[in-house]
Amino acid sequence: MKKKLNVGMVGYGFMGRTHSNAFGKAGNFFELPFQPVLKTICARNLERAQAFASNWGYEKVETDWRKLVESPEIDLVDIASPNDTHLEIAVAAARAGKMVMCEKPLGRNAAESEQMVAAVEAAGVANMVWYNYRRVPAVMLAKQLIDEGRLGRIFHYRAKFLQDWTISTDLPQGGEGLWRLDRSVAGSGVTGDLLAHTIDTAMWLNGGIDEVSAMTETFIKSRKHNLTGEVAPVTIDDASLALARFRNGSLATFEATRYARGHKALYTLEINGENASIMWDLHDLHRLEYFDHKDEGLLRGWKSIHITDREHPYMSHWWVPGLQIGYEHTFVHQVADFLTALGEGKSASPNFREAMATDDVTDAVLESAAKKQWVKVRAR
Ligand code: SOE
Repeated sequence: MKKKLNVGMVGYGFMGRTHSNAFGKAGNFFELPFQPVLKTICARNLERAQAFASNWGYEKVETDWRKLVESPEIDLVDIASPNDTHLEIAVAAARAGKMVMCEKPLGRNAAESEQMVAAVEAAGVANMVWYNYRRVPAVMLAKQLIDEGRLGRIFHYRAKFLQDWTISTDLPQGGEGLWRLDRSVAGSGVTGDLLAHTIDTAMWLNGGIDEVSAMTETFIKSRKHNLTGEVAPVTIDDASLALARFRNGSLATFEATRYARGHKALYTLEINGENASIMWDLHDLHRLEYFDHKDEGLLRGWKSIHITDREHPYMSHWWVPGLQIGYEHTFVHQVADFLTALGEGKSASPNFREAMATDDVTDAVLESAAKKQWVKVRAR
């Protein structure tokens, strides 16, 4: 019998669903040292929490996260609630000796993340942040190819995360489903929400970022606030563009926006090295485009590799070669990696400290945009 690991989930929105699905499925597809149990779902609205519990198979419902965190039957607290709740819950959970997983971004800024890092490290509890796109098999393969040195010296890194869901001037800000437009809750706009994904992947693939020069824009200046009914200034960044220099000397451009009409979640990245280049696109997530200059001249060109073979990262756990997996599987992989590392007494990546490094960069992006000058990323 595997040791059971009781999960207490905070939040039943979009991320509560992706995480619950992942905890439910991971043990079916991966040989894991622990069996996650969906023990308790915690959210303020009892009725909706009950409906969520019966849909996803949670045994219990709780409306006060403090009780969840203190409950002796919970081993792991997973924070899938809005960004302004991360700090308080994570610190309390760590102090109560629970393992903590947290949806990205870790803090609303690096100062909050620092307190969370201090809490989990002082308590010595396992911790991880859900930067799920690292766990797309094609992106994991990109990491493998870079680590094997196949690209050689890296010159360029280019990433974009484009959406279009906030273009309407009638869209309110704040409240359920729209808290990402409320700076006091989210911390920032697309910089913390979308650019953070591109930066997490970039630093994981290509190392730390030294300095940035950025600009941000708020295209719609005021919106009705859903909680007050008042029209209020919009204080989030709607678009965020940054130039960056990596510590290894390579140069990057990052772009995130919710104003790219026609694009729903177009996360793309490209890396150009001395010997080879890689391109990946979330809308075609099972493909990795690869150009190798060492190929015979006559046939040299971009290869589109269908990442579904057994030797590709994670794929031996799924169906048969040729059959694809999708977005939700990246969260399943994250649970599998976390529990595997736990069984080996190791830390799964990105842990809180690693995710704080992303907040250091997004802080620098926002500071650079505000000051209209290059900003050095905080060195730790
Ligand atoms: C925002 O629309 C959002 O849901 C982000 O919060 C997620 O992190 C991203 O993966 C998809 O877009």
